[in-house]
Amino acid sequence: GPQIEDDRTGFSIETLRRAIADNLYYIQGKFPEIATQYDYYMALAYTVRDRILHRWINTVKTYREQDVKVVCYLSAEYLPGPHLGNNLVNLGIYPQVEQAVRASGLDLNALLAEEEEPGLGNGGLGRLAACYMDSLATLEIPAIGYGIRYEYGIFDQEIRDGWQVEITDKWLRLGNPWEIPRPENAVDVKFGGYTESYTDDQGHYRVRWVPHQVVKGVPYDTPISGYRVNTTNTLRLWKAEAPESFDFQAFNLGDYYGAVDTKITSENLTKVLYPNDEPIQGKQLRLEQQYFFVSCSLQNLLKIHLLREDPLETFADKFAIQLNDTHPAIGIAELMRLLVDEYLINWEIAWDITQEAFAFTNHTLLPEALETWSLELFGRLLPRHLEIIYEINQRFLDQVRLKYLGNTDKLAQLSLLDERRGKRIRMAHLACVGSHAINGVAALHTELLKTGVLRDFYELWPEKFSNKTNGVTPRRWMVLINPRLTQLISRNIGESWIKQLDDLRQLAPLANDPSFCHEWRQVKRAVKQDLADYIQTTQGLTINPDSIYDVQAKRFHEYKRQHLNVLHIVTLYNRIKHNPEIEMTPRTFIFGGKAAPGYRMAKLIIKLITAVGDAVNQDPDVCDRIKIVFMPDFNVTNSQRIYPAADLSEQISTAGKEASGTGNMKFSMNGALTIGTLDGANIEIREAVGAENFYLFGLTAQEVADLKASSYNPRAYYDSNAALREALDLISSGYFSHGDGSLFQPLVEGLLHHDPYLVLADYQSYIDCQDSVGQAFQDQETWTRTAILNVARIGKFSSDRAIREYCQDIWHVDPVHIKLEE
Ligand code: DL6
Repeated sequence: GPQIEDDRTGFSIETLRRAIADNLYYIQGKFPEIATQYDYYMALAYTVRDRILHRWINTVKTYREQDVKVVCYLSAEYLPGPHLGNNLVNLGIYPQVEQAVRASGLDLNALLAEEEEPGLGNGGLGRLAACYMDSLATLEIPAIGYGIRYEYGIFDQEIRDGWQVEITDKWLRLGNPWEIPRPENAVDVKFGGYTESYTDDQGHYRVRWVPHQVVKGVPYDTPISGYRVNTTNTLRLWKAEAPESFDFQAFNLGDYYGAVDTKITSENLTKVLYPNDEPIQGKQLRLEQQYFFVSCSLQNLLKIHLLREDPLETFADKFAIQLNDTHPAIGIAELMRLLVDEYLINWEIAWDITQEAFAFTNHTLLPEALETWSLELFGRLLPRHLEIIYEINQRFLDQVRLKYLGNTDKLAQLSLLDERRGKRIRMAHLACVGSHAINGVAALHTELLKTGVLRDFYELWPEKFSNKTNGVTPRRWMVLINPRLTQLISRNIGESWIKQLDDLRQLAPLANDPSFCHEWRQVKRAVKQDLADYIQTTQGLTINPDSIYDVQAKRFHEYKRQHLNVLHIVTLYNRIKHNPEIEMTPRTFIFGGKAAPGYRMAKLIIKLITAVGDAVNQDPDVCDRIKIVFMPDFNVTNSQRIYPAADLSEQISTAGKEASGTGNMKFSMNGALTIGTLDGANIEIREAVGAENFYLFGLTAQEVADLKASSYNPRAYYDSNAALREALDLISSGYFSHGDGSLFQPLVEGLLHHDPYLVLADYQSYIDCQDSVGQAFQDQETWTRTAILNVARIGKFSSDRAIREYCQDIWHVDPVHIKLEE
């Protein structure tokens, strides 16, 4: 009847309150006297999920009926963050739910805090995938995100004695209300074994792959809602299980323990995320994960295509497949295998379909992060794919030979096989050859790809290359996390900016309106107080909300140069020690970020930050002019407290190393000013907000390259710069390590003798720039005006803009409007 229907779909406060009570009883099996906050969180999550499911089902139905072209985003990582708050924003029921929860005697913030986020990624790349899923749904673009349902995501970080300690992320332990398993859509994935040829009925030569092992992939679907639209797309993550079939019985007859072993080995496949942000280490399990999720996803796409009764030849008219870095690049060989071996399509047609379907995004310039696989490992795991890659390479190199007659260097440079380092398969080359489009993630990054790692491909196929500067979703990164700022903005210019971020331009004239500036300052102050309260409660540390919040929050990496930031702090500290009365704008240095568990230098930099903090924070001479806070366990949830409160955003990578950066965009959207190098998207942010509203320092990418080519000598900077020398000497002296002069030696020695990221070369420029930041902050009126102009001009960095560009230039997909069937 209408009553039941309304409880599952209605938006009124009373209906929502009733639905929560109902779910507490019938889903959680609890009554109020014994219900925990988590029970209430679950009851609310299911209440919201019902409303989402209604839209999801209508979306799936519409896509089926209308035979639309679908974007398939293949990514080994996703960092969606907590779903509940975001879904409330997107559905437009945040205020109603707040009230319904209060009417139940509860607090919405407390319930939101119960959600455990899916940490299924390392950093920027995984979070970008999540922002893109949000924008795809909001722009009403049919899309599926495919990935891996890691049982353990990125580790939780604790700080013990100043060091990072990694704790297993058991995110599924209390259940996950946002996913629906679809065991009926499970597929089999083969591994190992050998290939053999045969002749089919028509006398055609065919190849058959006889695997050593089969693993079952079970999809778990999570709905991804769009902002104020009905479109609700699917994030489909695959879990590995042991297959029931594959003669499990026969093989293990009487061998009960062997059978259980098989089950365990299979399930190991999707057990844990590799916690390395950039460098890769050629582990077999990693290749297994990549092939597993890609094979599951492509089999799934082919099944959908054939269910629609479309001929295989039109596959690329119905699906645009995006490779999020090279992690899913094996998909090119897998689609060829499926089409040629399983669907018996001839090679040339299969290759046309494949090239037309795939496109490739590169996310890194660090040479050590480019994926290669040894032929030995690859052939053992994927014998058929090795043959297919040989065939692709042979045909490709024939083409190259025609263009570059007699140029054997070109052949070696372009080949999918690296013959030098013990024969390895270059996944980026496979991705380039098998895709019709290749892009970098910021203007500089794309240019450096064209002149650097991918220059030979650019020379061969310039038309395949384009830039797609990254973006982030303003729904999560403004509306959800900064309601005060959102209300201030919307009260003045309306709400259109939430979907059309360029509309923030209407704020520009208000930068000259004293009362608006005053309100802006009040908002910032309140948000900074919130963070101070949180730090007080969680760490017992008092920080001053009137100090500059100077924030560097991102993965720990030498190229991101958190140690340059530390050198600035130690320099300020030395100034105070030399002259205790010195005038200084008070600063709170806030750090957050994880280091890869095996990255010793990154972990030592974390220890250095906490050690300097221990000394400085309690030094009476400092008189609270400097405070250092390390926020443990930087993840989406915790980051949401940090971005809104920042005054200064540290984007200080060595020029030419950070592909784009996306944190830089989140800080700016929340009114922080940037101190940064001409690297990644910083360059475009500076262009957008105006050079006069951006704190620029450091060498350019070209200068970095030139300096490195001319035998850079970091020691010379140390010798000629007294402040730098004093800072480094204080660190080596053992002052921050209870007299242990050896603790930070690897760091200091590394800087003095190698300094691959030019920390010493950029030191003075950074210090000078920071001094002008300190000065500028004294003039709060001008600072606020600058912050407002930053926000007014940041529209370009919405992921909606990025997704529109992908849709037009690469995917050729159109929006599909979803109506709700009543
Ligand atoms: O494109 C998203 C993000 C960029 O913003 C960062 O600059 C870049 O470092 C990151 N790249 C990776 C590399 N992973 N791999 N391979 O995470 O991508």
